[in-house]
Amino acid sequence: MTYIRPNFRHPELPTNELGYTKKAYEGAISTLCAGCGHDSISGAIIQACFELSIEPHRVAKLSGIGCSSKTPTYFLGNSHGFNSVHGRMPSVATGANLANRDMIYLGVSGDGDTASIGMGQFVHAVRRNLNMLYIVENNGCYGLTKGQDSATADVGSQTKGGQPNLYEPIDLVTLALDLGATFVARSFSGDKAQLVPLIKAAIAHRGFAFIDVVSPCVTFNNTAASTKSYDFVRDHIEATGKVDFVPMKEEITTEYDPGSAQEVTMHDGSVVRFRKVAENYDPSDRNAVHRALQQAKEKDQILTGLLYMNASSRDLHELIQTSQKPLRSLTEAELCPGQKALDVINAGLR
Ligand SMILES: Cc1ncc(C[n+]2csc(CCOP(=O)(O)OP(=O)(O)O)c2C)c(N)n1
Ligand code: SF4
Repeated sequence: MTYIRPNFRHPELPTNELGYTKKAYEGAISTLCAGCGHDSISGAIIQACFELSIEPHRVAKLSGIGCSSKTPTYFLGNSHGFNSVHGRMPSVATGANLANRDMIYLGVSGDGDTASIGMGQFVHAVRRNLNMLYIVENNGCYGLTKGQDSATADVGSQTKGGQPNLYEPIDLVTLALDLGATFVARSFSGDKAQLVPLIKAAIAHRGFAFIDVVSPCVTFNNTAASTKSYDFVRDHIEATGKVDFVPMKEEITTEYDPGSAQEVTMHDGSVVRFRKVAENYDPSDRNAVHRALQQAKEKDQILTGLLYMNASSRDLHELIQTSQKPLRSLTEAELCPGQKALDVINAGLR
């Protein structure tokens, strides 16, 4: 955390396709604790949006309550934002999404915000395949309210000043897979090289894209007995492979030996390339992913990477055939098509 950010920027800072430097994607100066994993995730979001050359006004940032939910203030300061009530971000995201399909919806939540008070909301956003990126900044505790155990804390894991946790954790990745999520990833706030392409692919994904990011809370849950501490995560992290994201407009230049990379083309023509994936790992097979997660758990490993992806699913807009145009741009004639159209609808209901 630093309170001083110079206004001066080098005149030759790299720009993206829109001519923007990274500054256009930054937000207010963070007030989180120095070393908090959440700040690194904000940095990865800034980097991903800069590299994707996203127009900031096309993004809607949504969150609940918590240190994690505060972070949208610290990135994309030129975008729309709605800081909702604790655990209620998914319903706000659903409403906004249905009213305007042209925006990019970026939800940020915490493990407390999602796995406890917001659980009922989260599961329905997943099963509806709402077109959004949903990031959980998972530190195993309620940082904002001084470090109580959250529902993702492992059995025996201990926060500063707390007792070892007695309860089985909720694994949000497994849950999202069970509920039919069409893009499921896990990463670590300290691994920007992995996180940035994951965020880019998740933004390009049509449907619900879930990223569970282990993000240590340095103030309350970075102890030697915590399984969400920097040391523990670094010692137990295991990646399924590497992911490259190639946006639609970019020519694919790098080549790999046949069989060494698996490519999935997304609905907009972008490509996700899986590299160095273990032989028995198939990110398109939900059951195989479940098995890999279970095996990792048995070995005390935290499995990261783009774990599962289905690039050809139908999102909520397709399922319920929402308006192609944002509701705010519909004319009176479109909103009120007249008695004849109403008669046809009524006849269809008899
Ligand atoms: C309805 C309601 N209940 C409880 C709270 C108190 N509260 C604020 S943040 C929080 C938990 C935050 O934990 P998490 O979502 O994991 O975020 P973190 O601070 O760890 O990033 C709680 C219980 C609240 N603000 N509103
Ligand atoms: S209390 Fe924990 S989660 Fe909150 S800002 Fe500090 S380190 Fe981050």
